[in-house]
Amino acid sequence: MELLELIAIDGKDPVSFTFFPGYMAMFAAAVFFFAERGSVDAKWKLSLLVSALITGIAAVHYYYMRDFYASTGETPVALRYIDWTLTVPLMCIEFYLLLRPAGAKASFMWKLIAASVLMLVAGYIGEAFTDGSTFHSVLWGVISTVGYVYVLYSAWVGEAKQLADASNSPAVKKGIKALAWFVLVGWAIYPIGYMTMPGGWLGPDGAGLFAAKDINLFYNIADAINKIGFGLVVYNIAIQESSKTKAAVA
Ligand SMILES: *C/C=C(C)/C=C/C=C(C)/C=C/C1=C(C)CCCC1(C)C
Repeated sequence: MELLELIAIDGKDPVSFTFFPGYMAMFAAAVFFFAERGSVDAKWKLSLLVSALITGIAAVHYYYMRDFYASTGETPVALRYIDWTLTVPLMCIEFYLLLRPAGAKASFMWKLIAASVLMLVAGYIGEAFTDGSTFHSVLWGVISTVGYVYVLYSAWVGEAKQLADASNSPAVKKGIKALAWFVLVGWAIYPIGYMTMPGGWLGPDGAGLFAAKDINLFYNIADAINKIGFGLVVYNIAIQESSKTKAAVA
């Protein structure tokens, strides 16, 4: 048996291959965000902890998803959605924590969480209960997209954007703008990946551009960009704001 097989990586299968660095990157990011709590002001520590939780929870799921894929060759749908159901609401909490000083209320956070849960539950029904038909895939994909569009709307024109405009911190303004770009570009990778599922527009029964297992490539790459990227944006804001208070004290 080759070494790579022993650690459950098939070097010739890009899908199998991306699970492993995905796992390591999430793990490293979690350690980093957790350790860096010591470098920021007290009021930013919770935001960094949430970033560490997002990447840490993902790391644990990647550990199991990598194994699941390696031993069955199947897409780990349930593990994936359990991961997202924990981490995406945490990202909504991240938005809320950043905007709380600008007046964000808990209802702002709950609306984002509700929209993202709708997005994920519909996506799960779409993938886990598929009968292989295009109708099933498209129906649940569209319902899911309603939730996605709500978050997108909030970040670009709705409540999140308006709160950011009202904020007196340039770092928070810039940070929310960066997160809005993540939601627009980084999150858009997921519905494209979803279209490679059985019955999907880009997959084997549709345009035939991708195999069904390629859905994991899209999701693994998107997760790394979004979970670590989101965390780094928050980290940047926290560092900038903390050095401002240090300068004021000195
Ligand atoms: C850390 C995980 C993140 C940021 C996951 C985000 C997931 C999405 C934005 C998923 C969106 C979907 C649609 C908009 C339609 C098709 C079904 C989904 C669930 C893939």
